[in-house]
Amino acid sequence: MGVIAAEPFPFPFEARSLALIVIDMQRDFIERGGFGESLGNDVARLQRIVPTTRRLIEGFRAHGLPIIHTMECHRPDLSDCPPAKRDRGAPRARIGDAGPMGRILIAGEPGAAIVPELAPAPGEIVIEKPGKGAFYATPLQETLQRLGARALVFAGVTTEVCVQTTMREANDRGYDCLLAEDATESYFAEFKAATLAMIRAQGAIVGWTATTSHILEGLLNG
Ligand code: TIU
Repeated sequence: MGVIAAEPFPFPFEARSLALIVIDMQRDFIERGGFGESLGNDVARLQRIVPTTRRLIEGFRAHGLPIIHTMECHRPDLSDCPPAKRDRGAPRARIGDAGPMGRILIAGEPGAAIVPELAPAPGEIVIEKPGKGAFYATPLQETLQRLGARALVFAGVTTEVCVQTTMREANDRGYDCLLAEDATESYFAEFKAATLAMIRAQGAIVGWTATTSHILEGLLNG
């Protein structure tokens, strides 16, 4: 049994049942001209976590532990994009519209790809998801069961939207969930801080948080 120094108390795990889930580190959220910027956000905030997320991924690779990458994206005919999602608000460009990185948030377009620094290695699992949570309308649950995963480390963007939604879904399904504090980011500093606090409040009601360094140290001793 390994342990990772975490908040609100140490995170116990068995190495053979630990997996990393990297949420939506796509160009559409992290680079200019994509979905994130179309919503009025400053994407530079998100670019800062790319090196830390890479360290975390490389640590899991070095230990031969499973890595799952998710991508928020839709079919070209938008049949899996509810009109309520596409029509909401007044973005500069909507899901499916043409942009500088191709059609916004559409599977197979350049903007929907994971940023090159974090590109999935051969054999790593990639899950395309139409929602904010990674369990809705995806094979994630069966994938985790097949891997024998019981404890999940989370990274990615954005902290309070797709990462938190997926952690809550995983927590309700019985997984122990740990969020890498410095490998997740929000367009809103205060939302990230609030999310970290609410996840670990009430005795880890949703899960734990820890730094990437502590997670990697824990893996060495696991
Ligand atoms: N807008 C925002 O903060 N996030 C999303 O739309 N998707 C994800 O978080 N991946």
